[in-house]
Amino acid sequence: MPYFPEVSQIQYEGPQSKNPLAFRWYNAGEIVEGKSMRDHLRFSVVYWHTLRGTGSDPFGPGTMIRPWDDGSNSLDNALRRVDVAFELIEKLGAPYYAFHDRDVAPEGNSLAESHANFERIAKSLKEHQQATGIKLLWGTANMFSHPRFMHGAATSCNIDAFAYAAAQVKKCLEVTKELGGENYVFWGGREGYQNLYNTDMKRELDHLGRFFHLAVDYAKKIGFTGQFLIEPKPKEPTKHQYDADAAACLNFLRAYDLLPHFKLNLETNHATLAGHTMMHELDYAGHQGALGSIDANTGDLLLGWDTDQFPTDIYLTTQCMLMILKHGGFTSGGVNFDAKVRRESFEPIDLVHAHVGGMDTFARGLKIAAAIRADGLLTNFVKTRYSSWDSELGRQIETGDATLESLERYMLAKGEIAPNASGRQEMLENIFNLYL
Ligand code: XUL
Ligand code: CO
Repeated sequence: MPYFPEVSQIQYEGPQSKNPLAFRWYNAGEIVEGKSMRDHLRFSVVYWHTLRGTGSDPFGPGTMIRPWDDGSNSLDNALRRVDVAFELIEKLGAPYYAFHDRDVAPEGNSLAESHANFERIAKSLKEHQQATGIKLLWGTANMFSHPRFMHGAATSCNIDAFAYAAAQVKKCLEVTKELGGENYVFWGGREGYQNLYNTDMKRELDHLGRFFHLAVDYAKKIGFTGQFLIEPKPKEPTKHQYDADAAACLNFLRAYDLLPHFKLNLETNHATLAGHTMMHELDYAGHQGALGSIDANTGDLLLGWDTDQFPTDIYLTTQCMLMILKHGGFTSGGVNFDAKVRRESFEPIDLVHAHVGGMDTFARGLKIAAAIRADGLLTNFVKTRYSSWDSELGRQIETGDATLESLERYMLAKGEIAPNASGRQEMLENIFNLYL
């Protein structure tokens, strides 16, 4: 019996279609810049919001009607949810999904029971993957919801919390490997602090570095070859999270000798919470060779927290795709909808509308970005803007051959700098609009 009876396989119908349950832009097999849209975008559905979101907020309980969910913590309920998940993902035509250990399987009364529950559900996930061809983009361990992690996990003042988290990551790595997961994510929800009066920051960061090394070592031991990713976020739930933004993460990874093992999973609403655009975060990670994957969503300009809305803004998705294409596209990563429907959108069909819209908005952004790149107006402008560096002097400075003395000699001879050229921001913003 289908859980979304009113939905059949979502089809591409083209830009003229008014059918809300069809794609206007996402045409999986269509080739853009030499690669299919399916392979460029690598869409992924998240288990936590989509299968486990209830619509609760700090002011009231859940609102979502989910006829398949009996509200219990039972394995039967969790197994039924796997059927629901795969029906939805298959109807959407998304090739991937992602989960936390505790989204898919109930937490038991002991670590041993939680491990057993997780293994039981993983067996069903594997069967469903084999039956549908849907693949696991990434797994991650939830080390932030349970009260035992109130002070953090790897950065807790309580050594047992560190050990518990280590045990959870060990199991989650095993399951992610078993399911062919292409990445493994760490999002440090409580790896930060509320107040420095009670915090040994140096010791916490040292422990976080150790923790990641333990994971890297164990992955090597069991032959897990997926890409490790850190997901930056500056705050919420803590006042300050150590993985605040791309630059902070990369500095941490470099300081603790972890750079060869990690890339970043960048999330739009996390970028904006950090006071950056998503374009900035993508470019920063990209030029360091660390653009791994994205959590696709959007915040709300008028709200200062992580609202995790589905992306519907073509400016945003075009900017994302411009940066992703600039840095060579995804290898192990994808466009993972870490997004949730609003509390008022309480019916199962709202999940379908949300994903169809998000996928279409990204597909359209991909096509617009490819058109902008094909004409080359923006890249040519940037190239010309920096052309004074394409000189013998530029070569000397960029390769380290110049010295303060040589530059002083050059400037004494020249007297004044060559005239500046306009940044032409307004013209470039207008050019961008030509392609929308
Ligand atoms: C929280 C968030 C997480 C991570 C996975 O803001 O984005 O759901 O994506 O732990
Ligand atoms: Co996320």
